[in-house]
Amino acid sequence: THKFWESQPVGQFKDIGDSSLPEGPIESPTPLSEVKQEPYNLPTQYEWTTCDMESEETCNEVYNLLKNNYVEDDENMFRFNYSQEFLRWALCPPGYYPSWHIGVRAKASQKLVAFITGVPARIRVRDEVVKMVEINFLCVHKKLRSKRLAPVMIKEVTRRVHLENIWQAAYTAGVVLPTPITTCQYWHRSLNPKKLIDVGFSRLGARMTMSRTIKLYKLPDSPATPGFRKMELRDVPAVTRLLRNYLSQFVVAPDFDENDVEHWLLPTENVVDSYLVESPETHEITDFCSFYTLPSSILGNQNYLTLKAAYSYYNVCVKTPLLQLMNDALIVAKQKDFDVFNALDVMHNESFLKELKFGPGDGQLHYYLYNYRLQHALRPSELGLVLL
Ligand code: NHW
Ligand code: EN5
Repeated sequence: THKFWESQPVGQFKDIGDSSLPEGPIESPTPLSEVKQEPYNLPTQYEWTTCDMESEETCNEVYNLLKNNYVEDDENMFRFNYSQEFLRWALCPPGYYPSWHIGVRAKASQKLVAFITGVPARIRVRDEVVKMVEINFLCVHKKLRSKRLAPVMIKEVTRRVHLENIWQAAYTAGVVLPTPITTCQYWHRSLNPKKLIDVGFSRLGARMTMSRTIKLYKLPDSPATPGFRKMELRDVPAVTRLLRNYLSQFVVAPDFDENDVEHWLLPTENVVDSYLVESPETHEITDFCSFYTLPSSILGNQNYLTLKAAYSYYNVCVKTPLLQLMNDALIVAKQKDFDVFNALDVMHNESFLKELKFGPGDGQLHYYLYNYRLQHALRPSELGLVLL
């Protein structure tokens, strides 16, 4: 049933529960001289291209491929619409490899028809920090689906990652593959309930009117926590300490240093927002929250083209209750005109979802590791990793 995935070094369904298999890498690294030097073969009409995301023109081609062909919900009502600034941020972190931004073009027209990317990351699994690649933005044009192009693209990115002496990967997907390290639930907090209902993202609850629904989701005009402010460059050392300490409790989490925090968490307009609490007395940084901006196209609605969604990213609290911190995050997201605030049930998120009026979505997100076996699947609350 999974001809391709059964051939790969990933946990297999048949091995679930087999306690004779050890935790850790499935295959050992091979000498770099034994890594295939030439790209994998594509069907003859197509050719590989490396997509320079710093080039405005190439970035725009990638943007359009994804805008028209990337992930949709199960009823094809919404499609992710990652912005160009977001793609540049997601794909050009410290130490990134341009050769891991892989496109496929039709030879005749030079049209970009498929894409897959990797970015380097240090990911800790229990007490071991492993150099990995995070794979994302796998996309095949709608007209070229089910031709087994995806396995060739996955093999090609794997080859290019191996050439850099990296042998493990982390990725997420909405589909079940062999085999998830955990399965997370999406939760949604309405900020603009009227629009969400009008576009079919949510429904009017039983015995609810529109005006009662609007009242239910109303939020204060400004955050409640004294010392709550936007993160700045000078906060990078303190935020790094706070975040490293917090993430150390999860079984799988990124190993962020100051450069990573500057890239992934310093606010970037329309891409990532980060707030922190600076104690008015001691000026210590005690709490932190962040979310990224990922709009979705609304497919076939007369009145609205896009849904503006914020996605919970990394949140840490030492002093402020998480419930209060996240309520402040909802308030600033509402002020910034987001329609909905989304979160997964990872880390300690379960503790605020219901109380802050998030409801479970119809989508799940499965997390995977490549060439790294875990003895048992994790609970979502044991996971400290958010991929974009
Ligand atoms: S998940 C988002 C993936 N993208 C989309 O859903 C966009 C819309 N869909 C498409 O573009 C985030 C196509 O349907 C895609 C499949 C391209 C998804 N992951 O070409 P065929 C990511 O980007 C398997 C992995 O005929 P297609 C993470 C499928 O199970 N595998 O299908 C990406 C089957 O294999 P099987 C997936 O529909 C992680 C084979 O592909 C998959 O035309 C990548 C069929 O291929 C998915 N999302 O194209 C893995 N969807 O064994 C990274 C389907 O079952 C691994 N398949 O026969 C690590 C690599 C690096 C290692 C480094 C050491
Ligand atoms: C990883 N980088 O299914 C990318 N989204 O619930 C790949 N549903 O938005 C991962 N179907 O439940 C892809 N509204 C996996 C996600 C793919 C996209 C997806 C789901 C997540 C989603 C919405 C809209 C459903 C439209 C019909 C949904 C209900 C909201 C409601 C608000 C009020 C309180 C109850 C819930």
